[in-house]
Amino acid sequence: SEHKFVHVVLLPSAGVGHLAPFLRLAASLTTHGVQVTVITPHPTVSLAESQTLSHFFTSFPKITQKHLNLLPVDHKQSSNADDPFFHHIQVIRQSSSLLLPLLSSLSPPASALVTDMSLVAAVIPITQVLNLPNYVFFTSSAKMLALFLSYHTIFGSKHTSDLGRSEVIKIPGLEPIPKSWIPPPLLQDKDNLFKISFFEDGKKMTDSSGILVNTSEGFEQETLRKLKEGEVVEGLPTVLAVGPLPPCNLGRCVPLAWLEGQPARSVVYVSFGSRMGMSREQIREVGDGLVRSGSRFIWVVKEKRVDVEDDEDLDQVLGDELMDRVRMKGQVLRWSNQVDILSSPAVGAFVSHCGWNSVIEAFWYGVPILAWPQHGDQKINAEIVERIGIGTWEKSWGCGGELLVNGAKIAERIRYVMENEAFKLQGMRIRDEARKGEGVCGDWNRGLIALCDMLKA
Ligand code: BUP
Repeated sequence: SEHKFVHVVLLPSAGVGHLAPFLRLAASLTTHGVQVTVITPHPTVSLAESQTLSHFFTSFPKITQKHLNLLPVDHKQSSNADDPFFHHIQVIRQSSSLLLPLLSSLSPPASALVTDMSLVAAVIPITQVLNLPNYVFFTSSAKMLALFLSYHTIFGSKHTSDLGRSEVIKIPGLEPIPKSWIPPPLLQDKDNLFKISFFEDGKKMTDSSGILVNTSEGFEQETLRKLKEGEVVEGLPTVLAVGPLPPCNLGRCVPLAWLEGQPARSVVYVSFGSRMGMSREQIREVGDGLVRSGSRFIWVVKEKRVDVEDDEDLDQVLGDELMDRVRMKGQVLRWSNQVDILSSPAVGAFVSHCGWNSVIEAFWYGVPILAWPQHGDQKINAEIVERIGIGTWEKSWGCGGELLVNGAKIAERIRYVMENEAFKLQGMRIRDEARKGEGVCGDWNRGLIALCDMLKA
């Protein structure tokens, strides 16, 4: 069976945070002799996604791209109108019937489909019609996966009020989690796609052929063990930790000769991800904090959810006075090549929202993190960062509005992380641990090998 031909089809959903790990999985699978097709929902929400896609398929000419041309669904009619990414996931779900002709027309025929966690309930029935093995790739942490899988058992009904005044959420088999770390949409009575997906897709996971997660035993041993031993949810298919997937460069080169000229570990990199904007007041405090910290820095500034809407001049966003101070010490960008930056020896710390891809990338390059989680899975991920000892999370910091964090506090925490020897040492240890799976044939990550064995069986 070693040489059996396998053709795996990947189907990501909306947002770079979901797309990037799928493309990395695609790249890793090809190095294992697997033929890969990526079905890309078309159009995409952000420019970041479309540019990443065109760069990727140019760099990996052996990987085939197929468009899933989405059905027109009126944005304003959508119950997710306030979040273009959720709206888009909804449209992909509603367009899933188009997958049937697409998948059956593939030549050579598909051996398996790997889909995003937000598409499970829509896609599994189609793979069942086609008798096609279906895997789910969970693009966040194993801890978050545990919440996703057990959400429907914890909440029982679609009404969350039953949780009463309890201050913690108990995922079976795991330590209780403070309620404030749970993504707020999951605690609301009002239906929203995030919650519906946790409910429907999370429940449907048991019908998949296997669950892949971009983490490793080294990062989340205990949670993975509980998942695999069926303590979180009974009757799960195989759970495979296929991470950390090497963060192959996703392109959109942003030239940064400036960075190469800086002393080792002297630069702070700051980014809050591709999904959410930050209020202008908070952005200005971050700028003030960076200048006060005394470090050099590269800072990705984002005010709107979707990059194409972020069209205002940065001088306008920061104000001339702050912009002048900022320019003396740092670089302000609208988008970075994050992997290039984190891989530079000049970078000494990462102020991060703790989107899981950012966390995995920081682990891969051993960069200490000042965690400032804002939404979604980010607090659960931030706790993993803190526990693993590569950074710190200031839990009192909120996400804008009345919980504005001032520049002086930000500067103090940046200095703390930049000067922390323990984070630096642990960073190097984690970097080595992360790369154990890399390298010469046969010495690859065990989860990925197990996946290839399953596919070839
Ligand atoms: Br912003 C930004 N450059 O300027 P996360 C992001 N990225 O390369 P998110 C850049 O996008 P969700 C930039 O390296 C990472 O691979 C970054 O994913 C890259 O957070 C990806 O970190 C962002 O998971 O998505 O975007 O908030 O929360 O949905 O995972």
